[in-house]
Amino acid sequence: MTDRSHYTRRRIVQLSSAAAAVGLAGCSSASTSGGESDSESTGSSDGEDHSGEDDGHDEGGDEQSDDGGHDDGGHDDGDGHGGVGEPTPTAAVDMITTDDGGTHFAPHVARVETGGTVTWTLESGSHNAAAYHPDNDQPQLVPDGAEAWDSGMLSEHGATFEHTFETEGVYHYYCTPHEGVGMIGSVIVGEPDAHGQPALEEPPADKPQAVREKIVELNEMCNEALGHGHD
Ligand SMILES: [Cu+2]
Repeated sequence: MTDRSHYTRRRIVQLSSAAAAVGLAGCSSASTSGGESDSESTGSSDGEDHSGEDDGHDEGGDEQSDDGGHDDGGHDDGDGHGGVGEPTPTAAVDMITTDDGGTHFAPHVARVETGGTVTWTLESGSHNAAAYHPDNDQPQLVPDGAEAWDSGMLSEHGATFEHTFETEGVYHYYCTPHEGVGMIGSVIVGEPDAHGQPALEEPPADKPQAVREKIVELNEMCNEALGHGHD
């Protein structure tokens, strides 16, 4: 038990240090932190061993190799982690349950132009795609003024849902039954400034650890796509 709680606590330390690093990496947004970017260790507090934790990118690497674990044959899961690319008029996202029960959106980060449309297609399992939006009883992880969406549950192979994005910015969304196991994805619309995107802030404190970790991972991918977050 002691070991276990130590483990949990250590994950929390890692997560907040990763989040802090993401926040610090070139992003002196609005307030604070600007002056302290050289002393990241202040952010990670209380003397646990965080050698190698202070850059936050190691974390991302970990999560990604985890994901590689449920690569299913026919599907090019590599897309899920590849470069996000430039905005295009349309983008396609598959909703997948793998043979070993893993679930995900592929690619994890889709990108369209402002006014562009994303189409979700059910490949396997039963899933939905819903915005982190107050209208869905969720914290706001979409741009200010953006519309909410919820596809409703799709359970027939090949079923699709589309949403047109009129507001530029970064959006996170989730699958209701699988959010807790990290079935969360992102849509980047247009060429937003990473500063001031609610989605890219530290993940909501009241979300379970697995959800927070996934959001941190997505934020790194989004920041990278926006040329923001790596030196
Ligand atoms: Cu799902």
